[in-house]
Amino acid sequence: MASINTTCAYCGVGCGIRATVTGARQVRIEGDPDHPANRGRLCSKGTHLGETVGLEGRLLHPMIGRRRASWDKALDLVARRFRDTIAQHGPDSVAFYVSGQLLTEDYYVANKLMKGFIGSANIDTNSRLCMASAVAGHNRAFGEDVVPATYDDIDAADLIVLVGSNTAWCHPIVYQRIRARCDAGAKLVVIDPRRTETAEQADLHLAIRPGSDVALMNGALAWVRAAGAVDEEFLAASVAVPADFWATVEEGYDLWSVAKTCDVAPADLRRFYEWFAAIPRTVTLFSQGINQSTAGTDQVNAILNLHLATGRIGKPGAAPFSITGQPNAMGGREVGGLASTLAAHMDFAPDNRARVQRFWAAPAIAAKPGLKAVDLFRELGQGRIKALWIMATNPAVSMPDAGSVRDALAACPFVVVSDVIAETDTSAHAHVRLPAAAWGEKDGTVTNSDRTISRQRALFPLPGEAKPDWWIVKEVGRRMGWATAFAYDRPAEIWREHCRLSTYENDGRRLFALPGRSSGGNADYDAMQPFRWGDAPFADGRFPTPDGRARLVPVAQKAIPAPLRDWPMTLNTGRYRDHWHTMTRTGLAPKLARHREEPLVEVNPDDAARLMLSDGSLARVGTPQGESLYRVSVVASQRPGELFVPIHWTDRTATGGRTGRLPRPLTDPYSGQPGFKASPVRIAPVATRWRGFLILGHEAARRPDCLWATRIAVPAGTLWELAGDGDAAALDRLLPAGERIEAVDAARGTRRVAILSGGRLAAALFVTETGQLPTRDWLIAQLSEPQAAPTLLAGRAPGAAVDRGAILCICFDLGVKTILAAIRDRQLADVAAIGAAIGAGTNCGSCRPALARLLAEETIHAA
Ligand SMILES: Nc1nc2c(c(=O)[nH]1)N[C@H]1C(S)=C(S)[C@@H](COP(=O)(O)OP(=O)(O)OC[C@H]3O[C@@H](n4cnc5c(=O)[nH]c(N)nc54)[C@H](O)[C@@H]3O)O[C@H]1N2
Ligand SMILES: Nc1nc2c(c(=O)[nH]1)N[C@H]1C(S)=C(S)[C@@H](COP(=O)(O)OP(=O)(O)OC[C@H]3O[C@@H](n4cnc5c(=O)[nH]c(N)nc54)[C@H](O)[C@@H]3O)O[C@H]1N2
Ligand code: SF4
Ligand SMILES: [Mo]
Repeated sequence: MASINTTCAYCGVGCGIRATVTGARQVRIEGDPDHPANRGRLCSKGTHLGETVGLEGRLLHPMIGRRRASWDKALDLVARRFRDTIAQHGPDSVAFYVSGQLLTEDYYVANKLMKGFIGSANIDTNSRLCMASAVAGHNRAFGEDVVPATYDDIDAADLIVLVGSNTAWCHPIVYQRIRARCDAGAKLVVIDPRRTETAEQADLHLAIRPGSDVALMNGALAWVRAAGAVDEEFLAASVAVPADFWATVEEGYDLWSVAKTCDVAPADLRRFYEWFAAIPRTVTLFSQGINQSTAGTDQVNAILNLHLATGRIGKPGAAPFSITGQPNAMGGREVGGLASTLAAHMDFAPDNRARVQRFWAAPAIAAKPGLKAVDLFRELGQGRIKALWIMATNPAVSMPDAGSVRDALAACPFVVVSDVIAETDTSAHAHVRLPAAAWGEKDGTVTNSDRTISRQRALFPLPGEAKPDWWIVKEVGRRMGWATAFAYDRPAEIWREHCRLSTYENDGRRLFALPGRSSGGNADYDAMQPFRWGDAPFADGRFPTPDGRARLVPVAQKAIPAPLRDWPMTLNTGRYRDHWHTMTRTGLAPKLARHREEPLVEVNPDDAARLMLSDGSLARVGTPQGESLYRVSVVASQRPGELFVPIHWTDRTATGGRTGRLPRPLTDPYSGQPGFKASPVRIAPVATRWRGFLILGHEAARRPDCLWATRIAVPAGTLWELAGDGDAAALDRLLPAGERIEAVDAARGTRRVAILSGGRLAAALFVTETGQLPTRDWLIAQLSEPQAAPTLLAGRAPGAAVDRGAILCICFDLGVKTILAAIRDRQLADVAAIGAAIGAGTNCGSCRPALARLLAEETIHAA
């Protein structure tokens, strides 16, 4: 069977995949050894992409309300409602909210329709929640949103600094590259309030107070200057330094003051500063711990200042490196998908507007930047936006103060949602749902963190009536009356137009340009190999500003507010290793579900003791915006006074873990990016009378109606973890019909029910008030047995119980207890030895940081 080269569906690392279709909706996934981003490697999510390409839960037909409709009817309705709304209330009364998970071609067409034809810039993207501060910071310092680093710089660096990035979990293949460089002698410094798996393996971890990054970086700049490591020659030739600039970093950023602001040991801080001053080949990678802050843009510029002042930019192994989250976050920036940019790295300056309008032969052109995401949803709630089209994002979950976003969606007269999944928390509010083609069904390009553009290629025919996003948008554009401008019949055509615009009247002032790419034919597009745009930006010391110089931007550390009386702690939010955002894809993969099965709130042991929160119990986490339940995880990796919760759970998958409801909708003044990482919060224990679990050999029709219910996919079915206060007998309604066996232990309040169908296990419900519950593994395996074992109600095979512990290596299905037993019995001394003995960590490698920790803990234990 021939394999097809494509790009991973997930993160901005942009790994190349070699996909071999092995059957109807079945595919074998391997890393593409020739792709420059990954050279054959894939992390846990990429490795298990094949588990997510089934059609479960897919939206396969256009829907108007709850009724299926033809494409013609649905598209005509969308075009008519947008046209009528614009006619009545003007172009700024409508909006699009799009996504870094669209392909460049989709994104280009949506941006063109809104900015050039509707004539409003009310198109914003979830990248506002993700990259906007980096964009604003780059624009301020360089004059253009250009990432001046590549992955090759990592291979050449002697000091690698990770700021606000849990790289081991969120950019695992970049992280493997970093590790390889560290094995060759480079030093790794991690700056993150949490002791993440990334931080555990660093030479130095600075667990700073949240929001103190400007102080840390300004302190570094002051130190570096005092140490004589400022590159005066580079500054003189290539950088504009405001007159008062140095005064702003001299005052108040001495080692002692900064250590106090950042709440770290002065000796640790000093070590970082000494390394930074001494090691010219430094790459500083940053991500959401920097961007997602109400001071995000200043934090970005604090990092850029440090690199510019030391001349560590435009040279191999020396660069600031904003690593992007979504697979096409960068492509979105290139087409101008943000409300604050126009197209092809142009802004709303009069000459740029005229140029883009000329190029598009557009009837209108947006006069000014449009509404940024948080403002957009606020105006939606206030009734000023009357028609909204959402594509490839789930704002009812992922926006800050998501409860208000839901209210706004519910109040909007006309909401269109294009998604691949039928039921999402957002599409629950849609008047029209449009079935989009998913990864593996669509063709187009994406740009990864290091400016490498790669093709995504279709592997399967379009299922049902699904259509690619570019097609859906151009059909609406056509039906709104702009047939010529939206006459595309394939992504290659859109790509060529995008390339032409990038070079159109571009005298070299816009670095973003794809010369020579617009002349290729369709066959060239089909055969496109990954390539990087922009050769070594800034290597010549020239920047895309009017005077050719970069800018040092004076930034000051903002006062960190004292804890509030009613909301005394600080809430940090982020990601798990094996889940992707709102889990519409990763939630389908049983293997990916195993690493973290429930939404946890991570609490420092001192706080837990003080607040009477025990490990494994439930807690209510609340902010002025809303509250949600989590399972408590007491961990020393969390600083006192701070909580961490994941962003992945939704109404579809749990009664708790609805993190989006908690953060404040406060944004950075320059970028409009919300500060997701530090909201005032409180936490309190929640007692329940019983707990239990439900295993179903099929999808549950609805979520169990109890206080705590979280769902994961398991092989051949679904597992719900449950806890509650009321009558557990009500859960019986979720059991299917069949032969029923039941055991009750009234003393412990324990009830165990199994339902058999044709001798197979169809469902099992185990509930207890005071007793123990068996581990779920064996019962789950019974779902796949043609004949269920007679010991079902014991919850284990006849004979001894095998408890593997929490699954750590998902590729080889190995639990903590199995791995620990191997370490002890076979005296395994390092991660490689574990791999050689039992395979753990030798496939995708995502669990290697966790294996290293297990080894370290075991060494301490043994000593
Ligand atoms: N597994 C997985 N990988 C993903 C994704 C996913 O959903 N799952 N999503 C992708 C996307 S879209 C994105 S944007 C990236 C995000 O990738 P990351 O930015 O690495 O991920 P986060 O977990 O959001 O946050 C990173 C870290 O910032 C730290 N932090 C919080 N506050 C501060 C602070 O004040 N200062 C500093 N220095 N650090 C702070 C947090 O403790 C956290 O560990 O991941 C991408 N990759
Ligand atoms: N509290 C908190 N909130 C956050 C963050 C945080 O760290 N903390 N991080 C923020 C960041 S960085 C990001 S990037 C966002 C992510 O948040 P979202 O963008 O809301 O999350 P996803 O689950 O990726 O949503 C993508 C949707 O698009 C659908 N989809 C997938 N492929 C396609 C396609 O090809 N076409 C169409 N039309 N639909 C498709 C999926 O089914 C899914 O419903 O969350 C943000 N929200
Ligand atoms: S690091 Fe993992 S999730 Fe990201 S692109 Fe590569 S394989 Fe996909
Ligand atoms: Mo993101």
